[in-house]
Amino acid sequence: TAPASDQSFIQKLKTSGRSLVVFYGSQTGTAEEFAGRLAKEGARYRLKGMVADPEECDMEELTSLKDIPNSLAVFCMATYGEGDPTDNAMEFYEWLQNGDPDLSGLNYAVFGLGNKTYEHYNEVAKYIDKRLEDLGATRVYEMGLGDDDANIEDDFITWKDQFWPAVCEFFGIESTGEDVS
Ligand code: FMN
Repeated sequence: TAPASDQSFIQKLKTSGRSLVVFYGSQTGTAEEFAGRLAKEGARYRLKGMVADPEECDMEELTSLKDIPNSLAVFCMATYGEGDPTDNAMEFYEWLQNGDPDLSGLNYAVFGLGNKTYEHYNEVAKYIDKRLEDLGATRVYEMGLGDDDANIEDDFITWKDQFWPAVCEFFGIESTGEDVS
């Protein structure tokens, strides 16, 4: 269970008029940086976003994200070791593995960070993408996989350039056409 000091991310979203939350599983900062960029870019599509560390959140609240209109949870998750999550994502990962929450109505997308030279390539992202669907959540766009052995920045940009139009179509948002990059 989450410490009492933990903030409710649902409450944070509601009070700040946001509908996009981007979680990250990160050890050396890359996934956290990508998450920050996605959260910021949401504003272009009238999806105000925030970044969240799963370790500091009560992730059971994912069951009620659907109460916020046009809400979307994105997961930028790195894989380590034997296909293990990062320290900050461990508790969330175990909750997904051991629990059986009803995640129907939850809209989500996953971007994985990994390295093809490892045997368990992007295993955490692959697991989360599949597990969320099995728990009833709705995949808004196909999972993207970043390979740190090649150019993970390119992989991320290629993915998000297709992700945003898919999100707009899903929610019926007309892209503003503004280039805010
Ligand atoms: N990537 C994988 O796909 N599978 C692995 O098992 C894996 N193990 C890693 C172990 C170590 C010690 C390091 C340094 C990297 C490993 N990676 C693995 C690659 C990282 O997931 C990748 O570099 C990622 O971009 C790191 O993200 P972060 O900066 O947010 O922590």
